[in-house]
Amino acid sequence: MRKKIVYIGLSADSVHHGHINLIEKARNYGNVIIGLLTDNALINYKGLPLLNYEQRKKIIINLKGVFKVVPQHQWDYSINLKKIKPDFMVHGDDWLSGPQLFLRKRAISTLKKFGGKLIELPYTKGVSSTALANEQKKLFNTSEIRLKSLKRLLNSKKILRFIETHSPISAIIAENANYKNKNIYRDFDGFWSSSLTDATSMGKPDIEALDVSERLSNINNIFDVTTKPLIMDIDTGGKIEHLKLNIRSIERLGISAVIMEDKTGLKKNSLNEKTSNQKQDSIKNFCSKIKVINSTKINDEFMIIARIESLILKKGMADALKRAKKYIAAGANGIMIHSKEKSTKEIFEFASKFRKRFNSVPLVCVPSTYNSVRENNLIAKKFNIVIYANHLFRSAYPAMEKTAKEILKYGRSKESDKNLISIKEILKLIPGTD
Ligand code: SPV
Ligand code: MG
Repeated sequence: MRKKIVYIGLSADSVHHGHINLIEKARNYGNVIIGLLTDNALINYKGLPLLNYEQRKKIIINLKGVFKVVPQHQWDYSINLKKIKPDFMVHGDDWLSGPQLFLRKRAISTLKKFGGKLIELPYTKGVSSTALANEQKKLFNTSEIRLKSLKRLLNSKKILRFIETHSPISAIIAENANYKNKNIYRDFDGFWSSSLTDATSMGKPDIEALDVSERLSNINNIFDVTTKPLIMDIDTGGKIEHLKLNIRSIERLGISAVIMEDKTGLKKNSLNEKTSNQKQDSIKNFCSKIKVINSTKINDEFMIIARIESLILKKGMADALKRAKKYIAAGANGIMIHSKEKSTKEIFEFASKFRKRFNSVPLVCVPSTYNSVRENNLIAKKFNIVIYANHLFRSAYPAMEKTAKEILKYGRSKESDKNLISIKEILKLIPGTD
């Protein structure tokens, strides 16, 4: 007689005795098949696991009582259940409430179709794999793991959401912010180090006046207290001779990608209304810069993203597309197309034409002016990264200014209390303060 099959779906980013308890009990019912959640399946509700699928598989396959490991490509168990038709599915009873409830319902109705049974075992108390995995992520927060995580994310998610962080505290906010609603889970995939907000927070203009070591010192402080990948805005990249030196420091710190814009001379911010004082670099010179970065970088995963300013500078679509082609041929690992229009018309036209030729080169956009576009529309146009390039700074500034003015107006601070984080909360914010 065929031995019965028992299915367990696991993420197994941090294996603990609770998993062993589950497998030990499950094997009493038959051969245990583990549906191991892929990076893809995990990313949309837990974030990127510390260990990749193959690493996690190596651990799980060697656990006593595991008969086989198969990939579970979705958070939803029902797809594998339909395929494998196990006699039993075993799950901890922790999904009787909360965000997994709808998965439970789906699993039950799928099992019913072929006579499978759901066995719910008491969840092992006092241990949480999510909490353990989060702690581990902080411990294994090496430059290399962080640097490489951008490529892993690009391979696992339709669109990555990056947000500007100009200080460690803004990065902590960006690292921890999330939105949950039924089966929707959203968080930020990483940070954008913006030349505009870095310069503005130092009270300086966005004209490449901050030197790279100053920018990197800020990023180093951000990295001290966070784990997510960072994309750095390196403006024009500066002088070719300096670029080579800077890329070494940038990569060593664990930055995952640089975005370099094809302007030359005194660089001004692209969102300025007047652009007549801004000049685009020659294709030849910009390609040499791309090549210098490529010959300097050590990790394959370190990305150089070429930023095209043709639409900003009114050079036309054909110029933008031509440059994309040339920059990719010179070794760019991705393209950022910039626009300061209110509508998505030109950016979408670029994306459609670009995708006809380059199916898999990552495409980045920065919807600061065309901000009514939704991420789903960007996915439909096959953008891979969306950068909210200045929003944390822009939200902090008016809040600070309002409080400063209110204190002056009332001659005391009581009226501002409603806008403030309480003293109790600020003392709790950073562990170790109270
Ligand atoms: C920045 O954030 O500094 C950028 C994007 O370069 S933009 O401000 O739109 O030019
Ligand atoms: Mg910039």
